[in-house]
This record gives sequence, structure tokens and C-alpha cells, in this order.
Amino acid sequence: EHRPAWWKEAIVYQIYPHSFADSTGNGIGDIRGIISRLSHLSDLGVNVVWLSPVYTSPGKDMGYDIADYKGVNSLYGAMEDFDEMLREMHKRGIKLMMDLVVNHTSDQHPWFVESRSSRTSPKRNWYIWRPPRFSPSGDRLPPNNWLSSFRGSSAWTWDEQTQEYYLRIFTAEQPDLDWENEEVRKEVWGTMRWWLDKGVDGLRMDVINMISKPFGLPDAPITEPGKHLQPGWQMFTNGPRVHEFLQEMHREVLSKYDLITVGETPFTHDVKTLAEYVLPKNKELQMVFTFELHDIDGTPRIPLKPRKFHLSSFKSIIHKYQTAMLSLGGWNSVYLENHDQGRSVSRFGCDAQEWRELSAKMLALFHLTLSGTAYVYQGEEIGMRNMPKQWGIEEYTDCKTRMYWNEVLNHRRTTSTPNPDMSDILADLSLKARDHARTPMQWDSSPNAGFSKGQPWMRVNDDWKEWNVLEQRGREGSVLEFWKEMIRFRKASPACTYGQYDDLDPSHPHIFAYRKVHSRQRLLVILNFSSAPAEWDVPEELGSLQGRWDWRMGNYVDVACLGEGGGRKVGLRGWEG
Ligand code: TEU
Repeated sequence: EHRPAWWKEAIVYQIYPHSFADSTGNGIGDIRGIISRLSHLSDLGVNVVWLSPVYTSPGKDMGYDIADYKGVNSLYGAMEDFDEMLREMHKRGIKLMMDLVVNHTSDQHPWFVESRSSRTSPKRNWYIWRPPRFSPSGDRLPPNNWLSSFRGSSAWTWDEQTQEYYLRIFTAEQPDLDWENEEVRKEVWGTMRWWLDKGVDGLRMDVINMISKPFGLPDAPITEPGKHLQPGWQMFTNGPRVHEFLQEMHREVLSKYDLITVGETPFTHDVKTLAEYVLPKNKELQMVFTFELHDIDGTPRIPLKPRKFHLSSFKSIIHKYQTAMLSLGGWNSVYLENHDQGRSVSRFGCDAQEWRELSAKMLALFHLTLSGTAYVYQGEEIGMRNMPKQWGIEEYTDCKTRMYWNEVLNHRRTTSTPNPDMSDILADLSLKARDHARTPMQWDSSPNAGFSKGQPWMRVNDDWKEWNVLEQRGREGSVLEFWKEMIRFRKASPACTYGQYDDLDPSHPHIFAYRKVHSRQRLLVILNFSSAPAEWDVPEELGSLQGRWDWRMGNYVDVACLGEGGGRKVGLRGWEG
């Protein structure tokens, strides 16, 4: 059944403001920079921009630590610039989706400053304060054993002045709000209405599955024997009141506007649990950002430690969401990149010179034929890749990277030598660090890739002279031109966004082949996830491909071979789709 909704068919483009475009020459992207690059987005064919946080923030976690929900970070501009950006987007038919970060605030937020001022402060219970525990030998211990989500330390920080701990799942500068407190929720609803009344069209909700904490804040089960601190995510995700809170949010705010909404739901791989957030009857969100695909090349308890995976597991994850989420009555978001993930061409394609362009295009073909709302991250549309492996730790600036690095460094220092070899950790980071997504956007071959007239806050990837927007614009065969074509194709082919998904060969080690069916439209997608040529036997049920299927889109400039063996075999070149 075809139920058109603008937010289902939208192509959403994520902008990470620090690294997108700098208009002032201070090396940091800003709002006027975004305005100056809007034609790139119109050309690409995007309908919605998701803007990572631009609120007032000390920037301990790149703006995901907010000190004033109604202010614009002066690094990025003023509220007038924001208003102009919104008008300019709307003029071009582009909607704006803001990042709502309300699981926690910055420790510089006036609410927290007030809250930590004394145990009797009227805002004390806006955050989660608890007295210490003591070990048998009398050492002070945090209220429970939860490890920060970024690892490296406890999820609790001791406050000398008031002699209590506060909970902060991320960094010490990101105290968690206490959502049990109705005043907190009312304040959040007010903030949301304030932005929506300005004309903002949607919200991406940061770690929304963490807002409800379990009653009594119990210890996490021991999964790392011998350690005091344990990964706490089973405890602080999908808590007892999360759906009640989101339904209240819907009633109080979301239901009154025509919006696009997506909740970020880390650490959750159970489709039924995820569907609860998005089933229309629950009246909560439209979709969530699921993590299973993004956890596939990481170690469950140590997310920045890479792990090899097989194409068959990749396919089974895609299958799971493409089928189960929809049959439960939910809706998907489809994304291969964001500001927290390595570049998709480096993780799922092949970023070696020879295959980079082809595999980036193949990933676009894959991405844009999946059911759900499609999200593209800045730079993905030109095949930007991870930072070079030779770069040292000094090029990595992200707090999560630093916490992981320091955890290992300190451990090695205390257990072996004062100057431990860290090259294995650097190798880990060269795949999974969040920094890879945060290098400056590559606009042209001028100095600093046209991102800034000054020294960029993060080093520009070494390949900028060859890999940039200007070089690819209008060039036949480029990643950018292919993205544009694929976006047009998706918009004209409802089977991409809505089609029923069938994996035609779940176990083939290199070929990923699936069918998408929507009313009378049938799409057959055949992808080779390897550099070696591969042959695919067309399943009986499809019959011969010859004469029955038209060739529509391919990532090679010339047409693929559908005709072998009387149309019963398909030969694919390296990374062909
Ligand atoms: O990320 C949520 C989160 O849990 C991250 O640790 C994520 O799992 C990880 O980075 C993937 O490598 C959100 C934001 O997207 C992130 O940028 C923030 O740092 C975090 O919340 C805290 O606000």
C-alpha cells in the first residue's frame, strides 16, 4: 500500500557545521558558510538538511554539550544568520531539521551551574545526584559500576563542593538531565516549541533511548570480569519510562506541527524494541537511527576496536530491518555515514585509488535502493575517505577517541612500560574513529580544499586536490554525478523507498542481490562487494533476465552484462552494481 508522506520520500543531507564551510577564515565552519553552499544541496536534489548542533556550547563534545538551548554558538554566527539560513533553505524548497540534545546538557548550562551550587538548590533534582558508596576498606566509590558510554572512566563524576556524584553517561562535561522531573520535561517541550515556531521543520533526537534511567540505578551485570567498572548500556538504554516520555512529547509538541522526526537509538539491535519508538499507533517518532549495521565492524564492548565481518552478516542485518521493521508496521531510516562513523567507502567499499570511485558509486546504488528515509552525510556524495593511516594521534581531536586512547595508554603504563607501543591502537583508530567524518569538506583544489581561507581546525585529508566537489561536478562517471542520478532515480521509482525487499542470495560471499517490489514496479539490484570479478546464477524464480528486465542504473560507465548463459548468469566486474 502506497502512503506517500514527504518525510518518507525525503533525501536528508547532514551538515556538520564545524567542518562544512568557513566564511570568516578562522578555520571553523559557520552558518554563513552553509548559506554560501546551498546551491550544492539543490543541485544534489536533497529536500531536508539535518544540521548537527549550532547552539551555544563550550564544545567539549563538538556542540553535543549545550549551554543555551535558545542561543547560537558565536563561532557559527548570530541568530540573524540562523534566521537567514532558514529563509534561504526554505526559498530553495529545503526543510531544516535541528539536532535536539536533551539527554544531557553542558556542565556550563545555567541549570547545571545552579544545580551543583548546593544540595538544596531548587534545580538540584534537575540532574541525577547521588551520595557515594564505600568499599570495605573505606574507599569512596561511585553510586554504581557504570562505565561511561565513551569508556575510559566511570559514568559518575564526584563533586567536591557538595560531596555527591552526578551521572554523566558521556563526558564529565555532559551531565544527564533527570527526566523523572516534570519541570525538566516541561522546559524541553518549551524549547522545542520555540524552535518549531521559528519555522524549523524537524528534529533529530540525540540518544533518545537513554532519557529514562532504571529505577534505583542498579549496577550493570559483570561482562568484564575483574574490573570495577562495567559497560552500562544495557542499564541506561530503553528505560522503563522512555515511551511514556516520548508519548508526552508527542502530545505536547510533535502532534501540533508537520515535522520529520528521527530518534537516535544506540546499543539496540532488537527490532521489536526499536519498532516501539516508531509504530504510528504509539504516537512517538517517525523513525530511528539503528546501529546494528554500524556496530558490525566494531567490538561490542569496545566500539573503536575494529573487527572483520562477512558479507553474509552484513546482508542479514539489511534483511532484518528491510523486512521486520516494515512488517511490524514501522519505518526505517537508511544511512551509511554520519558524524560519528568512519567513511563508508573505507568501511564497506574499497578506498584504494583503483576502486574508490567505483565502490563509492556502488554504495550509493545500494543505499538509495533501500526502503526508508535516506540520509546522506556531507562528503559521502563525493566519496570522501578516512584519514590516511600514517597520520599520528595528534590529528585526532575527538573526545571519544581521546578517552579510548588514554584508557589504553594508562593501562599499559601501569602494567608494563612508561612508554608503551601504541601503534596497534592507532591502527584501530584509522578505521573506526569518529574523526574520519569530521575532516573539512572538500570543495575544490584550492588551499584548504576551499573549506576555509585560514588554517582549518582539523587537517584536510591529503587527497583534496583530486577529490573535491568542483572536480566532480559535471564530470561523467564521478561519484557526485552518480549520486545526483541515483537521487533522481529514487525519486522516480517508488520501489526504492517503499518496495518490499527480498534477499535473493543470502549466502553468496561476494554478491549481494535483492529484489524490491512495489505495486507493478520491480527492481533487481545486483552488487559485487569485492574487487574480483564475480558471477551470479540467476535464481529459478526469476527465469531468464534477457528480455524480461531492462537495464536502468549502473556504476560503470558501460552497461553490465546481463546476457550470459541465456540470461541465467550475471557477470559483474570488481565493485560493480
Ligand atoms: O552519539 C551517541 C553515541 O552513543 C555515540 O557514542 C555513538 O554510539 C558513537 O559515537 C558511534 O561511534 C550521540 C552523538 O551523535 C554524538 O556525536 C555525541 O557525542 C553523543 O550522542 C553524546 O551527545
